[in-house]
Amino acid sequence: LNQKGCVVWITGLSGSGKSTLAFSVNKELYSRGKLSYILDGDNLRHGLNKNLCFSAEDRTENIRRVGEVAKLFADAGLICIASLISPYRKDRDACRAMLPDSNFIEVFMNMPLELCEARDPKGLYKLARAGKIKGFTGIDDPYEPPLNCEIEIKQKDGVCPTPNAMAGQVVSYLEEEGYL
Ligand code: GGZ
Repeated sequence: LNQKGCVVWITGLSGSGKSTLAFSVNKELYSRGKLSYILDGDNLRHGLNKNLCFSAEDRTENIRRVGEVAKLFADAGLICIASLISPYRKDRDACRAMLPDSNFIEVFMNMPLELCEARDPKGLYKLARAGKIKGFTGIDDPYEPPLNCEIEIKQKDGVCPTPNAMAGQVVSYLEEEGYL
C-alpha cells in the first residue's frame, strides 16, 4: 500500500449533508483505488458508543473515542472520513491534536439551520421544536462553527453544491496535499 493516511473530519448540523458528503468522498476515493473508511456518528452510536447520550459530557466522550479510532485508521495508512456533528470546538481541536497537524482535515458543512430543518430527513427537528427531544443541536443545544477549517462547504447564490461537487472540493484538497 502506497498511501499516506489522514483524517477528514466533517462537522456540521444534523441534516447539513455530512453523511452524503462522506459517502460521496468514499466512492470517489474507491474509484481511484484509494483505501478509505467512514466513521459515522449516528452509526457508531449503535455500537462503540451505544452507552452515550447527548449531554455535553457524552458528546465530548463520543468525539474523543471517534478521534482515537480515526487516528488508528490514519496510522494504518487509510483516509478516514469521520462524520459527526461534533458541536464543540475544543473537542474537534482535541482530535486535531492527536495527529500531526496537516493530517487532520476539518471540513465544515456550513448550511443554514433553516435548510437543515426544512430537509429534516428523520423528523428530528420537528420533534425538537415540539419539545419531544431535548438538547437538539441548533435548536436548544449549541453548535460552535470552526474558526480555521481546511475546507468549507456552503451554498452559492442560495443553491447547495451537488454531492459530486462537494466531494470534488475535498478530493482536490487531498490531491493538493499529496494524499492522492
Ligand atoms: C443532535 C441528535 C440528537 C440531539 C439524536 N442532538 O442527523 P442524524 O440524527 O442522523 O445524526 C444525528 C446524530 C448525532 O450524532 P453525533 O454522534 O454526530 O453527535 S455529536 O457529534 O454531537 O456527538 C441526529 C441524532 O444523532 N440525534 N438526538 N439531541 N443530534
